[in-house]
Amino acid sequence: MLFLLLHTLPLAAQTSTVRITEPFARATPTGRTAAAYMNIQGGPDRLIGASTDSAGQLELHETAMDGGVMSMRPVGGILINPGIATRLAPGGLHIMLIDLKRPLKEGDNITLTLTFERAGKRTVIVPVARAGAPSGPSVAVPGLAGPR
Ligand SMILES: [Cu+2]
Repeated sequence: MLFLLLHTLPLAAQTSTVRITEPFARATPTGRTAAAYMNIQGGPDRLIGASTDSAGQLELHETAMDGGVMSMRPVGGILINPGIATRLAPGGLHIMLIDLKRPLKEGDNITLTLTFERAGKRTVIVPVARAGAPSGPSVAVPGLAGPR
Protein backbone atom coordinates (compact mmCIF):
# COMPACT_ATOMS: atom_id res chain seq x y z
CA MET A 1 0.00 0.00 0.00
CA LEU A 2 2.98 2.26 -0.42
CA PHE A 3 1.26 3.96 -3.31
CA LEU A 4 -1.05 5.58 -0.79
CA LEU A 5 1.81 7.31 0.94
CA LEU A 6 2.55 10.16 -1.38
CA HIS A 7 4.28 13.05 0.24
CA THR A 8 4.67 15.54 -2.54
CA LEU A 9 1.86 14.87 -5.00
CA PRO A 10 0.33 18.21 -5.93
CA LEU A 11 -3.42 18.08 -5.63
CA ALA A 12 -5.46 19.94 -8.21
CA ALA A 13 -7.61 22.77 -6.93
CA GLN A 14 -10.88 21.02 -6.32
CA THR A 15 -13.08 20.54 -3.34
CA SER A 16 -12.72 17.56 -1.08
CA THR A 17 -15.02 15.83 1.30
CA VAL A 18 -13.82 13.08 3.55
CA ARG A 19 -15.82 10.51 5.44
CA ILE A 20 -14.40 8.71 8.42
CA THR A 21 -15.84 5.39 9.53
CA GLU A 22 -15.03 2.63 11.99
CA PRO A 23 -12.63 4.59 14.19
CA PHE A 24 -11.13 2.70 17.11
CA ALA A 25 -8.12 2.56 19.32
CA ARG A 26 -6.89 -0.31 21.43
CA ALA A 27 -6.72 -0.30 25.20
CA THR A 28 -3.23 0.18 26.62
CA PRO A 29 -3.25 -1.04 30.20
CA THR A 30 0.31 0.01 30.92
CA GLY A 31 1.83 1.75 27.93
CA ARG A 32 2.44 5.38 27.23
CA THR A 33 1.64 4.96 23.54
CA ALA A 34 -1.37 3.74 21.58
CA ALA A 35 -2.59 3.76 18.02
CA ALA A 36 -5.84 4.90 16.44
CA TYR A 37 -7.34 3.27 13.38
CA MET A 38 -10.17 4.12 10.98
CA ASN A 39 -11.30 4.05 7.39
CA ILE A 40 -11.22 7.28 5.42
CA GLN A 41 -13.06 7.78 2.15
CA GLY A 42 -13.39 10.76 -0.15
CA GLY A 43 -10.79 13.07 -1.47
CA PRO A 44 -8.69 13.59 -3.35
CA ASP A 45 -7.08 14.81 -0.17
CA ARG A 46 -4.29 14.10 2.20
CA LEU A 47 -4.33 13.57 5.94
CA ILE A 48 -1.45 15.71 7.14
CA GLY A 49 -1.80 15.82 10.90
CA ALA A 50 -3.81 15.11 14.00
CA SER A 51 -4.16 16.41 17.53
CA THR A 52 -5.83 15.33 20.75
CA ASP A 53 -6.11 16.28 24.39
CA SER A 54 -5.42 12.66 25.34
CA ALA A 55 -1.76 12.53 24.36
CA GLY A 56 1.23 14.81 24.24
CA GLN A 57 1.95 14.12 20.61
CA LEU A 58 0.39 12.45 17.59
CA GLU A 59 2.21 11.09 14.56
CA LEU A 60 1.06 9.51 11.32
CA HIS A 61 2.77 6.14 11.05
CA GLU A 62 3.16 3.29 8.64
CA THR A 63 4.18 -0.21 9.55
CA ALA A 64 6.80 -1.91 7.43
CA MET A 65 8.84 -5.05 7.45
CA ASP A 66 12.42 -4.09 7.94
CA GLY A 67 14.86 -6.99 7.64
CA GLY A 68 12.15 -9.37 8.84
CA VAL A 69 11.25 -7.13 11.77
CA MET A 70 7.99 -5.25 11.93
CA SER A 71 8.72 -1.59 12.57
CA MET A 72 6.88 1.70 12.45
CA ARG A 73 7.95 4.96 10.96
CA PRO A 74 6.40 8.40 10.60
CA VAL A 75 4.99 9.45 7.24
CA GLY A 76 4.47 13.02 6.13
CA GLY A 77 0.92 12.45 4.97
CA ILE A 78 -1.63 9.82 4.02
CA LEU A 79 -3.24 10.19 0.63
CA ILE A 80 -7.02 9.82 0.40
CA ASN A 81 -7.97 8.60 -3.06
CA PRO A 82 -11.53 8.93 -4.37
CA GLY A 83 -13.25 5.61 -4.84
CA ILE A 84 -11.09 3.64 -2.49
CA ALA A 85 -11.21 3.46 1.29
CA THR A 86 -7.92 4.31 2.89
CA ARG A 87 -7.65 1.89 5.75
CA LEU A 88 -5.77 2.71 8.91
CA ALA A 89 -5.49 -0.66 10.61
CA PRO A 90 -3.28 -2.74 12.89
CA GLY A 91 -0.18 -3.76 10.97
CA GLY A 92 -0.51 -0.85 8.55
CA LEU A 93 -1.14 2.85 8.60
CA HIS A 94 -2.17 4.31 11.93
CA ILE A 95 -2.25 7.43 14.03
CA MET A 96 0.25 7.05 16.85
CA LEU A 97 -0.61 8.55 20.21
CA ILE A 98 2.58 9.30 22.05
CA ASP A 99 2.95 10.33 25.66
CA LEU A 100 -0.60 9.40 26.68
CA LYS A 101 -2.00 11.50 29.49
CA ARG A 102 -3.49 8.33 30.97
CA PRO A 103 -3.82 4.71 29.84
CA LEU A 104 -6.63 4.01 27.39
CA LYS A 105 -9.32 1.81 28.92
CA GLU A 106 -11.82 -0.30 27.01
CA GLY A 107 -15.06 1.64 26.77
CA ASP A 108 -13.41 5.03 26.86
CA ASN A 109 -13.70 7.49 24.03
CA ILE A 110 -10.96 9.78 22.90
CA THR A 111 -11.38 12.75 20.61
CA LEU A 112 -9.02 13.27 17.72
CA THR A 113 -8.92 16.30 15.47
CA LEU A 114 -7.65 15.30 12.05
CA THR A 115 -6.22 17.86 9.67
CA PHE A 116 -6.70 17.30 5.94
CA GLU A 117 -4.90 19.36 3.37
CA ARG A 118 -8.17 20.30 1.65
CA ALA A 119 -11.10 19.32 3.82
CA GLY A 120 -9.55 21.05 6.84
CA LYS A 121 -10.10 19.86 10.37
CA ARG A 122 -12.41 16.98 11.28
CA THR A 123 -13.17 15.87 14.80
CA VAL A 124 -13.54 12.15 15.32
CA ILE A 125 -14.74 10.34 18.43
CA VAL A 126 -12.60 7.22 18.73
CA PRO A 127 -13.93 4.40 20.93
CA VAL A 128 -11.37 2.35 22.79
CA ALA A 129 -11.62 -1.39 22.14
CA ARG A 130 -10.02 -4.15 24.16
CA ALA A 131 -6.26 -4.55 24.01
CA GLY A 132 -5.27 -6.44 20.90
CA ALA A 133 -8.66 -6.04 19.20
CA PRO A 134 -8.27 -6.68 15.48
CA SER A 135 -10.96 -4.17 14.63
CA GLY A 136 -13.34 -1.70 16.20
CA PRO A 137 -16.24 -2.45 18.49
CA SER A 138 -18.80 -2.06 15.72
CA VAL A 139 -19.39 -4.28 12.73
CA ALA A 140 -17.39 -3.59 9.62
CA VAL A 141 -19.34 -1.93 6.82
CA PRO A 142 -19.54 -4.12 3.69
CA GLY A 143 -17.59 -2.65 0.81
CA LEU A 144 -15.46 -0.46 3.01
CA ALA A 145 -12.47 -2.74 3.09
CA GLY A 146 -9.53 -1.01 1.51
CA PRO A 147 -6.10 -2.36 0.74
CA ARG A 148 -4.56 -4.24 3.60
CU1 LIG B 1 3.14 3.80 15.29
